[in-house]
Amino acid sequence: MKDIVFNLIDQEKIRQRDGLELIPSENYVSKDVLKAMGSVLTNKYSEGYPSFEGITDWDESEIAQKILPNYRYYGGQTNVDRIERLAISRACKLFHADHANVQPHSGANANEAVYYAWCNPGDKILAMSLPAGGHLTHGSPVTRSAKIYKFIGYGVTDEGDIDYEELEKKALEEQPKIILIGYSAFMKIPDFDRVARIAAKIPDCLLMADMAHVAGLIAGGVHENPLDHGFHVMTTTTHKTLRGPRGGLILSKGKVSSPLKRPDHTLENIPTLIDRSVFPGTQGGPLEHVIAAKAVAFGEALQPEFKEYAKNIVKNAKTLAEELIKSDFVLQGDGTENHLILVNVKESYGIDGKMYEKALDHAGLTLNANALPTDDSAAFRPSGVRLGTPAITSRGMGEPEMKILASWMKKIAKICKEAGTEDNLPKYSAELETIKKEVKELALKFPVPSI
Ligand code: DSN
Repeated sequence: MKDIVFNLIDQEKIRQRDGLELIPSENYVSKDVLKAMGSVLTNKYSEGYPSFEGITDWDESEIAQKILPNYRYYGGQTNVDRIERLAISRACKLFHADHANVQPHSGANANEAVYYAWCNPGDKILAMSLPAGGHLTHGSPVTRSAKIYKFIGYGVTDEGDIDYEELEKKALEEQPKIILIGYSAFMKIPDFDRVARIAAKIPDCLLMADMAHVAGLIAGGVHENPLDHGFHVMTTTTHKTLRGPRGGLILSKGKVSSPLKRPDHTLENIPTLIDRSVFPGTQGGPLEHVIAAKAVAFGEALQPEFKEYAKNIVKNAKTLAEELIKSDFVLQGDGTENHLILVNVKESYGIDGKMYEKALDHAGLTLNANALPTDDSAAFRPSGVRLGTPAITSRGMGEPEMKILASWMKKIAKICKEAGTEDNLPKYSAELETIKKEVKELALKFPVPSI
């Protein structure tokens, strides 16, 4: 008998196929990425690391063929080692890194491991505050790391850019151990050089970038790479614009040595300090089926087609932003330089983000309500919504579809305005159903790559 779980997976496939995914942190993986994720590698334990000892050049066939010593705590690692080495070498190539740790289970774990590698309890970390667009793991009081380290927040300007003056002032006053540039709702390309110049004035300050949202744009060459601008470490998830499996990744510059011996606490040794911090510091056995899927996704991101994809994500986001402005929406920062758009729906249509999110959901359009930097509304009823173009670009959509999308968003915002409250939305279900049919018709013309 078929387990009911598979019926639910089938239903989720239909939801993904028939609707449009506008959450900027989601994407659709390829069939090959899905195949690697669902492979027998899930049966294997492989705590520890493969070594690169004896690799004379980073040629893939050499990496894939050579059986080398390792630093693992289980036998049977021949294939797993070679797969993990491929993932590491591809990640380094993609992001111009000296070293990659491909084992973090998530972006949160990746960030936690970097903090643990470089800081002692009570040390200061300067990061974008959550209301300004930063991420929960960058010091929100509800997280474990905020109980261990002292986070100091910087904000954004009215124009939506990082407040570099505030950042510099706080950095010089507080002398943090880490300056972190990263966010989950920010639409500009950071001035990494400027931040590197600030950090150079602070002894032993680690420059860390959490590029989870834009990693695919960096890989595709349409966004600056912090590692090219003096940053020591870049963390990311692998499933957003990078279009890999759900997971985390840490890239670093510096000297790589055996993880068996703790190296001196220097910025040069950060790659090995991070390896030791991931395992055994904060994680146990790596998920080798996910690491294989990461390797496949990195291989895809190294292809010329991925550059085209990254370019189209940004082009679509800019077009969609322009169309939304024409449809009377007020956008944070007046538009976007990346894949992400933050709409102030309260100022635009007098409605709240949660109600709008629900109404869009009824019509098969998925995004998320999001607080704005100036928001005084409750976290569950913020004034904004956040959307982005990575997933719809993976389906092959372009300018004409962005125009249609903006027109649906306008219609639904008007419905919400007229309804006044969420409880009144059912009265408008016929209108929302009509839009849902149109959404499905368009969605089916642009199949999800893995369905
Ligand atoms: N939860 C992710 C996002 O949606 O931005 C960040 O980890």
